[in-house]
Amino acid sequence: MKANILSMLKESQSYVSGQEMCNALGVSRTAVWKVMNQLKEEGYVIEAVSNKGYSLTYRPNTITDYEVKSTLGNLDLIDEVLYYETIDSTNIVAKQLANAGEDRNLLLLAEEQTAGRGRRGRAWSSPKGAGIWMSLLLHPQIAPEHASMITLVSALALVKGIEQAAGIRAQIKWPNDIIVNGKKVCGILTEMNSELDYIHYVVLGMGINANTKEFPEELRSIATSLYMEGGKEVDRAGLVAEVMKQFSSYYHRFLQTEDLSGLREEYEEYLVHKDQMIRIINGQDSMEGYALGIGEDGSLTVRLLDETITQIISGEISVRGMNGYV
Ligand code: BTX
Repeated sequence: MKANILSMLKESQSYVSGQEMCNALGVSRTAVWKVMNQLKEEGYVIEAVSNKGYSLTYRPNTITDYEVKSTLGNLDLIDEVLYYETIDSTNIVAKQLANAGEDRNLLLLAEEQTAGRGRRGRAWSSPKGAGIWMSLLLHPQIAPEHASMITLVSALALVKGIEQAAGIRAQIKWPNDIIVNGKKVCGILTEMNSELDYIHYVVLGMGINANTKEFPEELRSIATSLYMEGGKEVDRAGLVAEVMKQFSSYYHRFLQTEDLSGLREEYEEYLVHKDQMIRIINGQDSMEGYALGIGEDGSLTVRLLDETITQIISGEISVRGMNGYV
């Protein structure tokens, strides 16, 4: 009900009468009044004028479930939005819910993660209040070997969402980083539970440094935020909603073919290393080549120095530009 009331307030150009809300939602005046008071306590500024009704004049920059739902509206892809003020990791909780039988698609959001995770057990810094730490629990009916492409689908949704909502042009460092000006603004961690030929679920974790003002010393040279790059605070719920809308549309296209044939061209426009020399690091070995683009299977196409063309499969290697991280 909170999300519905917020939606009505946001959509209205002027005042919404209490009676209008009661009728639309089938609840009592007292119920509406209680929600108004809760919202005010949470930092929303709502003007109440007798005979006119309520008007929303300020909303805090939060990513609560009702704030996100009221911004997102109805999106077929997501059945429910869950919010946690503090949590170990949205990926961990999404997996726990799925293992306990959750078969809906969920969006989990956290204000703070105490054990945010990157790939291969690395840590993801997820402090309170400034970032967007979220996971999508999905149940795609596709071949398990195609699931890693969901990371690339989400990378495209993230750069598009960031462009639309924050006006910042980000790029994709294949396969799972989003960068601005050579530094990481966002990371993606996709996990899967499957049998050989059947996916139980996929958890798509996305961490966006939205309004982060400062990073710990060890991350300063590689991390940045949308605030640092754009010079102004980003509306976090607006960004979540935009990324989800973009993801829903690209994901739908991906599911039709189970490959990236419909997305490749757009993806390559954002690929940071396209037409550049890169170093491909695989354990102790490293080789150099020229990044040509991506394959329909999500691999990176590289022309090596001896002119042979090779497909690099995501997850096995680390790609660097010739000078450091990017
Ligand atoms: P990754 O393994 O590619 O990147 C992890 C590395 O990135 C770290 O070792 C560190 O060097 C650097 N790093 C750590 N924190 C940050 C940060 N906030 N900004 C920039 N660089 C950082 C990337 O893994 C995948 C990250 C996914 C995070 C989301 S948040 C929601 C969900 N829940 C969860 O626990 N993880 C995902």
